[in-house]
Amino acid sequence: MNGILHPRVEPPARMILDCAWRSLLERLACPRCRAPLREEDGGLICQGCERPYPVRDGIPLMLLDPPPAPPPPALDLTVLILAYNEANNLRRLFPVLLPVLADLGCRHEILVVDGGSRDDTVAVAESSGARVYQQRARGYANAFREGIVECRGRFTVTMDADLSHDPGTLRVLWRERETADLVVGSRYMQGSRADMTPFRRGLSHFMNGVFRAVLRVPVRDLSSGYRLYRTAMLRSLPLEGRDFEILVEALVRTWLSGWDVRELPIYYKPRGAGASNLRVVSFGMSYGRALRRLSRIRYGDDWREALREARRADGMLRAGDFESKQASLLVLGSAPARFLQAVPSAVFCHEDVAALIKVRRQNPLLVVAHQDRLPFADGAFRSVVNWGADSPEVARVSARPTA
Ligand SMILES: Nc1nc2c(ncn2[C@@H]2O[C@H](COP(=O)(O)OP(=O)(O)OP(=O)(O)O)[C@@H](O)[C@H]2O)c(=O)[nH]1
Ligand SMILES: [Mg+2]
Repeated sequence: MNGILHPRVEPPARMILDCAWRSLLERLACPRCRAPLREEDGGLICQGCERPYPVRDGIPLMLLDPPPAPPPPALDLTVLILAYNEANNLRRLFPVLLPVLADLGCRHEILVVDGGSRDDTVAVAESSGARVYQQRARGYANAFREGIVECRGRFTVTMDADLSHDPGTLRVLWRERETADLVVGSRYMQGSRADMTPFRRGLSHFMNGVFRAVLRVPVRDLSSGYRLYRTAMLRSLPLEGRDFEILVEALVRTWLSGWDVRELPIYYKPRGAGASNLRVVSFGMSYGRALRRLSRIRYGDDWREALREARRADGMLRAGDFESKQASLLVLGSAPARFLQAVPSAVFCHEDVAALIKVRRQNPLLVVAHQDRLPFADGAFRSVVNWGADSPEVARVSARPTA
């Protein structure tokens, strides 16, 4: 699994004290076969059925099922191209792209999302056999959101229309499609090449540097538009972005939800014909706002404080807290914040990672799981406080009757 980024970069031990983590690990069990788990590459693996469970910032994600998938895809691959006044570039792109797609030997479609182009974008796309979708709401983010819904392939490759993305690289992305849920064509890793003006390069490096420092997602190129997604996964992301930053949001949400993200080097070229849609001032402002929004997604509402805490994580709690009686308490479901504050070393389990992120500062022992498939050993907890739905699982993991 060389190249899967998250486990090595964000080991859980960095976010919570070792003994807190051990105290949690001792109680965890595979929700499928109940066997104990072992740590490997910063994630967890079931010692019985070998099923892997990802860990994000010290939160094991123990959901068994992926989010509900849309109707079975009719095709293997959708190449999703957003285009605004790109006729001249599409004329040169399709003759290279079509033979590459034919070579892949899979059932595919090219979907062009047109942003109301005033040139021949639509005619060129249609004459090359692409399906054209006219976006309803304006802007890049809406084109992206609307386009995703239209994709019929099991995998979706996004690429720009302006010849910046070499269609030949599609072969590599396709070959690696099963190695991660999102494969990012990266401009900034060993083996990459990015031909940009010094200004664009500086801007892109600065933006990526700031976003990486704040969001702490282990990916070097956060804003690349050349990517391969598992379409069902992509559709499950609740994307809110308003501009180009929707690409960063898609990546952050993918990683935070426990999906695998991987980077592969690409050769990025300057756009072919036509004017850039980039406006530096509005770009900067939009990314400033986006950074605040993304920080909220990443760290919860109180994100400034949470970020400071994340940086001094080792000082968060006293080791003794986890030797005490409280460590043997399990809290399930949507417990009120005041209750959780009172039991900082209880294990708190919820099926929505966002509910856990909100309380992460005071409750570091967090697990994402469904209440009817609890990932704990029988009798693992001295007591259980249940704020969620009834489930026989609750009694199973408790050594005592439910509180
Ligand atoms: N459908 C649609 N496509 C858009 C919109 N804005 C940009 N695009 C397309 O999105 C892709 C990326 O946009 P670019 O303008 O190349 O952005 P960039 O690569 O950051 O900047 P330059 O290459 O310098 O222009 C291109 O294929 C554009 O045609 C839009 O509002 N709607
Ligand atoms: Mg471009």
